[in-house]
Amino acid sequence: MTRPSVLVFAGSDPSGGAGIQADIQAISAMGAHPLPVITALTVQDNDRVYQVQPVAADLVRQQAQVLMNKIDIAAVKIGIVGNRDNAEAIADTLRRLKISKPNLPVVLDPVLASGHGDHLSEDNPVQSMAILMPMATLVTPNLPEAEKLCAGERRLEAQVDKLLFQCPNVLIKGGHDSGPDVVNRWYSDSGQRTWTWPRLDGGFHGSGCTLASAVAALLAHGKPMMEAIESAQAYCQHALMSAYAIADGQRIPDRSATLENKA
Ligand code: PXL
Repeated sequence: MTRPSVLVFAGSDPSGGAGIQADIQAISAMGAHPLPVITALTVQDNDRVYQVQPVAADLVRQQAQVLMNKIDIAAVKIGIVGNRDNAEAIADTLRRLKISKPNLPVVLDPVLASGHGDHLSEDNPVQSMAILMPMATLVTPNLPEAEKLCAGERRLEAQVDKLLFQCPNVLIKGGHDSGPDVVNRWYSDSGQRTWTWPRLDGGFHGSGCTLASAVAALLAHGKPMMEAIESAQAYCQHALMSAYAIADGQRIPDRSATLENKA
């Protein structure tokens, strides 16, 4: 028995709700194997982030290099990178991986701040994401992130044009909008598609990480992009519906495996 491996670059969240802890759970639940390369340590609880300490860029580079020397990488998922040097180190790694695998799926979750707007990067995360965006297969901004990545552009169509110019697939997540439903919109050169999910009450810690990691795992299994995005949303919605509390504030998605979601 084998499992496809997903190389993950993300930050550690000691509350166990978001970041690389979420990625490990979601990728495992999808029947793939996570290779978690930590880019930054954070000090946080399930609501607020108090500190971010990026890992040295050379250490990020070496963690990935040792893995790729031995293990076949079927997909890559990127969350927070910590700072600009780490973005460069990850871009270097992706360039090397793409020499032997030009079609390697790379899912970039362009996290610019925590759900409460706390910093998750030492320097300007928009610049770090700009380094990585042209190397990604899919970018998954929420609405505030899409606006910031597009220099404050507020019109959705103009945002999509700008993002598609850099990356072939864009999934704009509607969680920050209002209304009874969350509308997620996928755009690609080959078409577009919209999914509508009932908006759930309360806040969640690590929903974006869950979704992006699940997509990466399904792409690692060889699923086509649209199918991967659709199944990952169904899995994420299920995890949010089963979320549990560990304290006041944001709840933790239950990412434990369910048979029907396994690839
Ligand atoms: O959900 C975005 C996110 C990503 N990565 C880390 C985080 C968070 C949100 O708090 O802490 C490490």
